[in-house]
Amino acid sequence: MSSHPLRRVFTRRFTVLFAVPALLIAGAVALLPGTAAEAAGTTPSTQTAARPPAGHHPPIPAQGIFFVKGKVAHPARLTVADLARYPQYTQHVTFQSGTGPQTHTYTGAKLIDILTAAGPAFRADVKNDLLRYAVLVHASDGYEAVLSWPELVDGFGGTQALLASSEDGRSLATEGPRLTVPDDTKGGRYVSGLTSITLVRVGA
Ligand SMILES: Nc1nc2c(c(=O)[nH]1)N[C@H]1C(S)=C(S)[C@@H](COP(=O)(O)O)O[C@H]1N2
Ligand SMILES: [Mo]
Repeated sequence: MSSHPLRRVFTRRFTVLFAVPALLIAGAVALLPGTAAEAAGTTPSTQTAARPPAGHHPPIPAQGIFFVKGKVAHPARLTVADLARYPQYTQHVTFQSGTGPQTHTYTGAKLIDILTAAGPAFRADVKNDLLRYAVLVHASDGYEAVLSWPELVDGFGGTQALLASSEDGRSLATEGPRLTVPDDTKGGRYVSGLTSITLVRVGA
């Protein structure tokens, strides 16, 4: 397998002049953050997903449907109209928001009544098991807030939190119910466009 001397020279020149620089450039490109790999579409998903715009007023696809789930005997799919089957309460409330204080009138059902009807699965073998639960409220824009269960119970927090079916006389049938937390001075837990309430056992 002897090759012609000229071919050996040519081969060596080719290696030095083209192959070596090409390898160096390729190596440098590969080390650059997010260029070649990104172009090839092989970047692991370090990019953050598109965020919803600031503020909320969620674009509601769900037509006021929401779920009652978690540690309950009877998980349910309800609509805003179903809230009328529970005792009705009206509240005049004020809360602080990014746009200043707001005052509204809400009508709806008590959050604790809806969860009680779903049958909280409190354990009988644990002293005051109810003190170990929380309610996670989820909205269509991904916004969430929790209330503790005892926060809702007379003699503990006793907060008269509602799932409101109307705000200032305007029906929330399309947008979905709004949580009220009348003892809160900040508006953060007035979750609008609510899509689920989940009873969670937080305790050990
Ligand atoms: N679904 C949902 N509800 C929400 C929010 C949100 O971002 N998404 N923001 C909360 C905050 S921080 C405040 S102060 C009030 C503002 O009420 P408004 O949207 O009626 O002005 O809504 C609360 N409810
Ligand atoms: Mo807020």
